[in-house]
Amino acid sequence: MSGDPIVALATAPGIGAIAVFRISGSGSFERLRPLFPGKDPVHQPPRTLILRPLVDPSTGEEVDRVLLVRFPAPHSYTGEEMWEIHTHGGWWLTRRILQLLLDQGFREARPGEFTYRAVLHGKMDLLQAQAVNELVQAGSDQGIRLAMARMRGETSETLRAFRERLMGLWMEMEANLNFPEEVPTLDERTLKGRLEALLRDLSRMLEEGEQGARWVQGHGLVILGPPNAGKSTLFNRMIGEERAIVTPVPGTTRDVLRERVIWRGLPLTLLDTAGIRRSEDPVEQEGMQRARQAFREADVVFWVAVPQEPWQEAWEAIQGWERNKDVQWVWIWNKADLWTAPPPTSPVTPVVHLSARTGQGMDALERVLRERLKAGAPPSLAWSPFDAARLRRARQHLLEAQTWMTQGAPLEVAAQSVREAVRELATLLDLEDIHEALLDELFSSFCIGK
Ligand SMILES: Nc1nc2c(ncn2[C@@H]2O[C@H](COP(=O)(O)OP(=O)(O)OP(=O)(O)O)[C@@H](O)[C@H]2O)c(=O)[nH]1
Ligand SMILES: [Mg+2]
Repeated sequence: MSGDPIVALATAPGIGAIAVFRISGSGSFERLRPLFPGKDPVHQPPRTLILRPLVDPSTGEEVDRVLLVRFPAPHSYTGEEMWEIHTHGGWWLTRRILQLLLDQGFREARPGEFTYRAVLHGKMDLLQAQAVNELVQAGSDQGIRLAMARMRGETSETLRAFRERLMGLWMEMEANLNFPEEVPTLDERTLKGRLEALLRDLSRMLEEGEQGARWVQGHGLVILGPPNAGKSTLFNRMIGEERAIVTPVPGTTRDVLRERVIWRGLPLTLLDTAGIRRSEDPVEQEGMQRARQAFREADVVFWVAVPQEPWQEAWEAIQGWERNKDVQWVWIWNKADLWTAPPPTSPVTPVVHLSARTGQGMDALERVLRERLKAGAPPSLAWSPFDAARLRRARQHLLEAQTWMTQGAPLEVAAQSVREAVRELATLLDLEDIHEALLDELFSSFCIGK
């Protein structure tokens, strides 16, 4: 079941020392043959770089001198017959070579199509396939580590072991239903106890992986506070450039500014927001509306205020705002370089004394942030939104099963819910349980050539 022959430029487009084209599918070598006259490429040793002239078959002109590699099926990334052509990295040259390949009957690959085929041929499961994408998107060491663990199949193993236990429970329930005389009937209490333990483990796994996902995508850190407190000054200092406008005029920032940064080794998505106060100005009101939206994304909030200036009204205003339930607060008393007296008590802790202007207190801020993020040991699992959605649905089914059992419904109803949960997990691990629409959704976020 080999796919039609596809080609893609696997390296980033533009000018570079070399460019790599990737080819996969049955009948590839027949299509390559006209570009490589002389020794038939199919006879070259596998997985070995061979220097060869690449010619335009319509003119016989040598277009480039390239390195050609052959990966015979099934020992290739996709499991199909594959080739790589390493050309010089000219922007026009690569277009010309791509065109020559298309003229030979190759089709340009869709985003993620090579990895898609690897999944189809059982080279990897969906968890590993996503790791390929995460690895190239990773913006931190932790992100790389988590993606690699997934790629090696460690996450799949964890999930597979869990699914086996779930299957065990389901089979026990079915046996009870179908052959009640033959199997020693498990009493309801035992079944319930096992279901409860599975639910607990699934929740823990889900939580750990969602925590891990923040290490891949960056922790959402939102800077909030009254106007003129120095929020944008802090934002600029943390991203290392004068991105946000800073002025002594209260109400300077109106839009939400968003930057992905690695700040002192911590992957963050940093958001600067409009200062919060009562205002009749529609532009400022819109700014605060946006701050409110940003607040919902916060894993951590830096609340920036100045001891001698009013902050109570702003603080009260945000109390009714919708938030992530686990949001962590850090209270920052800013402009420490101007203080003449120690600051008052703050409504939340921990507190950091800072001068965003001079940088005094930034080390303390880092310490507090690390402690808030429990940054000592990043989790060993990271779910993508795709995985997390499936795991959450599986949990929902198990909760249903639990409810049925508690209400004393017939065992087969609960067994059905457990079966549904097993099916949700299967999507991530087994090919036969994946349907095409799901694959399309997942792979559309990949880049071409992967
Ligand atoms: N002395 C001193 N001035 C500061 C400090 N941080 C910020 N400022 C000054 O305070 C003023 C306001 O700073 P911004 O960073 O624009 O404050 P903001 O909270 O973003 O203000 P809005 O966007 O209007 O809500 C500017 O003049 C800054 O230079 C600080 O630590 N010490
Ligand atoms: Mg500002």
